Amino acid sequence: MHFQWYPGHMTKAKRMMQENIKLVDLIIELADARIPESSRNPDIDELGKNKSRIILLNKADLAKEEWNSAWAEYYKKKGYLAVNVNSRKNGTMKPVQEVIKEACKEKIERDRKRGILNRPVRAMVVGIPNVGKSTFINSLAGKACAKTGNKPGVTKGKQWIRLNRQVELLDTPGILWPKFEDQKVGMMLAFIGSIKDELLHTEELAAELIRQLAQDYPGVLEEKYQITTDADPYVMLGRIAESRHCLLRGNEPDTKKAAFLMLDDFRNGRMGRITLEYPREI
Ligand SMILES: Nc1nc2c(ncn2[C@@H]2O[C@H](COP(=O)(O)OP(=O)(O)OP(=O)(O)O)[C@@H](O)[C@H]2O)c(=O)[nH]1
Ligand SMILES: [Mg+2]
Repeated sequence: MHFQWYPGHMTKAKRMMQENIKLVDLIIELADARIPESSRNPDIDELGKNKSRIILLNKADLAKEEWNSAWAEYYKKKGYLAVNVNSRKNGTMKPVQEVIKEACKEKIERDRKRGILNRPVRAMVVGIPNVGKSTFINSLAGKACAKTGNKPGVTKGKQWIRLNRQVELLDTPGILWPKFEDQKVGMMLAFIGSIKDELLHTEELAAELIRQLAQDYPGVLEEKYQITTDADPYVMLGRIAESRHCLLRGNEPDTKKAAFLMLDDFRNGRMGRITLEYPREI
């Protein structure tokens, strides 16, 4: 299966981000805690060179706690400010506010020396589609300023949001990059719902997810769908269809429907907390 999604609106969004980068002091990059490496757009390094950067591992509530800590450690060792976040939960933004302050310390000091006082810090919030940028901004602002939705491509243009006298945030549309060097990255992005579903072969995608889950999380599929996992992933998909009564006329298993259902279960944490990528030792 081949993955690629780089429509015109992303080219446009990237241009907008390049034009606005000079206005910001800080980049807040959201990655998905379930796939911290695959969900980081390599183009952000080029865009954000010379800017302070924070990495937020969002949707941490959907990923395994022990891997969350390991990933945050991994990025800290690489020299980033990194925090795990659940943007849907109220009252969890304190550590984020702390790192924003930390990241801007130098800038505020520089301003102070030049006699500039109280100029707000401006941060650009960036990340792949559907990673939770707008939800995060709303959570940090404590009110619904930005439109959100559980599909990629909800935010279309830029939007400045003033948090308070000290901080202004720029919400941006989620962008991918023109070519995935490794198709596995594309597949991971498809698992979490950052690639438009209409472009995907859902059964093949679900079978790949089943393959990985059966290998890395023994017991999870068995428990969720009351199936045995001693078979080929497509056979297992058929078993999920039967167990969930996804049937076509003539009682044939409706594997397409089962594929949608199981991807949706995974994306929404209904199989429990699952991390799909693990940090390499550094
Ligand atoms: N479980 C969980 N869901 C989250 C979290 N953050 C965001 N979401 C959900 O993820 C979906 C996408 O959120 P958005 O904020 O619209 O994502 P976005 O990055 O702005 O997406 P685009 O504008 O399409 O690029 C929504 O259904 C949110 O409720 C989180 O920390 N945990
Ligand atoms: Mg958005």
